[in-house]
Amino acid sequence: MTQSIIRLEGLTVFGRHGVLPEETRLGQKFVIDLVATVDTEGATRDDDYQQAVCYAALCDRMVTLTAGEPVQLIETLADRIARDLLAHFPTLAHVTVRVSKPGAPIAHPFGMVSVETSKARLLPVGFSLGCNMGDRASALNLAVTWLGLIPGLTLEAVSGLYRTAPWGVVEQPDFYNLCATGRTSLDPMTLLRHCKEIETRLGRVPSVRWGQRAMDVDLLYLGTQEVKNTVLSLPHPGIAQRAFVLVPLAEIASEQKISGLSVSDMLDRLPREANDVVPCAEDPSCIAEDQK
Ligand code: PH2
Ligand code: MG
Ligand code: MG
Repeated sequence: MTQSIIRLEGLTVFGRHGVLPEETRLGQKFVIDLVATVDTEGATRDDDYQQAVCYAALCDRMVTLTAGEPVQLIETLADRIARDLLAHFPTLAHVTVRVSKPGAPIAHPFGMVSVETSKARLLPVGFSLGCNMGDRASALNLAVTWLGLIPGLTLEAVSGLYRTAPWGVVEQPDFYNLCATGRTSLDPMTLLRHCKEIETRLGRVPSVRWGQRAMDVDLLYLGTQEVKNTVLSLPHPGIAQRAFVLVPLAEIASEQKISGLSVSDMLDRLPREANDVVPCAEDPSCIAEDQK
């Protein structure tokens, strides 16, 4: 992903915002500054205006809001502008809006008064968690708890627990798997760092690919973002082949599209083995097993 920053300074608009009745009646000058982080992958690749966020279009919306319906507080105006821009420009990831009021009713000489607000777009995010060592259910429980404590990430749904046949390297104990979904303002590499930290805290040590592990926390998707580097691929390239991901994910996010296909459609297309993924709720021996 390529991100760029659009910075706009000193957009000057006549408006009627303020607490005092004279401010609404007479109006005054407002000055807007904007810092907008934009996904410019397509725009820069193709040098294409249609895929870019036009800075003049950003100004048009900010002028309309500032010249429009009066509010009492410049905080409210800054908040409205930030929300409006994120809602209208899908490739905007983050905005900081500053509203200044050079003629504010302050009974002393002053240079400038302003309010600044920042807002990030929240993207849907999905995780797959699994392990096949130790007390698997308790480890997954802790991992989900810790995921839920990450600032900037709100978990919205956690699937049930499943006992799953080892996939990839079959000569190893059964895994327990689950999925979790939520919304986040965090970027992919920050999310990955948190996943790795949870794995390490739960005793994960370097091992062979697809081998036995104390905890695996995989990032499945982050909105429609595409990432490909040496440590992370998004969407996760293995989702469509893995029942141990698709079954728990379909339980909580069946309509979520990943690379254009919904989770439930992917699951329908996946050839299955008998008992490859069994809900622990239907198999009481599941939990008892690790606590013997
Ligand atoms: N994870 C793997 C490899 N194989 N098989 C199952 N059933 N569950 C997993 O979580 C799993 C796996 C690599 O991450
Ligand atoms: Mg994995
Ligand atoms: Mg992993």
